[in-house]
Amino acid sequence: MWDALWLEANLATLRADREGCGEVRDGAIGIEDGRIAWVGPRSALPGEARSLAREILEARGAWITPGLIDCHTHLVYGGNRAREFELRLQGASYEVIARAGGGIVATVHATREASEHELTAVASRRLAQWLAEGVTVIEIKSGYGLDVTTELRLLRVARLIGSVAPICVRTTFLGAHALPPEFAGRPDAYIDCVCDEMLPAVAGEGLADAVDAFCEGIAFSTEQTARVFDTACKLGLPVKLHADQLSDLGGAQLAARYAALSADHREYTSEAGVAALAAAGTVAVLLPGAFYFLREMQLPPVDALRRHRVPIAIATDHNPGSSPLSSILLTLNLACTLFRLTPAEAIAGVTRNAARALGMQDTHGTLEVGKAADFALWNIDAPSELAYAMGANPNSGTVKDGELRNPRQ
Ligand code: DI6
Ligand code: FE
Repeated sequence: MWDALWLEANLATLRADREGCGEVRDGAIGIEDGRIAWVGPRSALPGEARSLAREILEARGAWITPGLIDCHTHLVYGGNRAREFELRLQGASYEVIARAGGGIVATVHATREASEHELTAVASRRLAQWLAEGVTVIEIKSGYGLDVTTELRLLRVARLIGSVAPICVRTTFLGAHALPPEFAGRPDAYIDCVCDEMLPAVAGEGLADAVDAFCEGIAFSTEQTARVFDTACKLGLPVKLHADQLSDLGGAQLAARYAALSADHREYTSEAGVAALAAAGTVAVLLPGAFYFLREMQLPPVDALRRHRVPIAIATDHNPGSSPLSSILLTLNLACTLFRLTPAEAIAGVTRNAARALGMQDTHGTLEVGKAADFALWNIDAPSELAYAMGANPNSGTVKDGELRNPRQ
């Protein structure tokens, strides 16, 4: 006997072996021990509903998707950069502001001054929007501390949020995000600190699920990034990479060499870089919020990614400087409008492929037997409406590990 059985639902299963969103009309989902025990058309249920489950729940015609997954955020930080936004509107570029000591470093100052309690309070407040939009897994990176104490604090806050809010938090250590002011002119010495002090401390406390780096002209070189990745590999942590956002330094090839879970941004990735990602099974995470907010012109190579069958994920990249975007649903629209993804590709990008970008493809991201009973209910007539609407939130409930989290109606 299952714990619960959802009926009167239309399912977007997102199964990889189905077309589009893997739709099933008039479907049913059986839940046992927080996992999906049965999923399919109601007509194929192996018996009369009441004989199958202790509790019957009616979705009343709602669409059900897997719980949404935001696989790239920098949710925990102090302050904001509204003033920098004004400067950029007056013509200053993101790179010029960063080189002048603004940018990421400005947020580092504000973050170092914030206590663990303050950081937890602001991040929890931000998180409410992800919860309201059916997100059940969120990745949170460090990277605004850039010293041992503050990087550990950011990861602890991220873990704490995951332990109290009804959402699964995956943490990523991004010590190699920017050069902190005390290491000005000494990037290699800072990378020594990341490898010799920060990473062992982070791994020792079990605070990170993955390691990321920012490989870019305004951040770290491929050699410096490789040193961070070598250390991560020795500590048994998988890697992810921010690269090819503003220039092509061969970041995709580097990510592929380390069998990275994901390579994120990708605007300047070459065809050879795309082929390397395909061979390594690395997910390309596209971040349309940063593209939009920085008014970039270089589009990511979506056709090449399709041709080479690289799984495409999309994410908010929520951060105070390049993507102050808190809506995964608006991200779907931006990915379609700006990058020409189809709505089905965009939805796969925040479910099946986002799970893969976090190494969670065996347990999350699709509606399939054995996976976590994480799903979102939507008051819509077709899945494409999730990507079509701008600023609407048709979520009518979210189920996390089998439990209804926030019935909205
Ligand atoms: N890439 C980005 O777009 C953000 N970090 C990164 O590595 C920018 C973060 C910021 O400007 O604060
Ligand atoms: Fe980012």
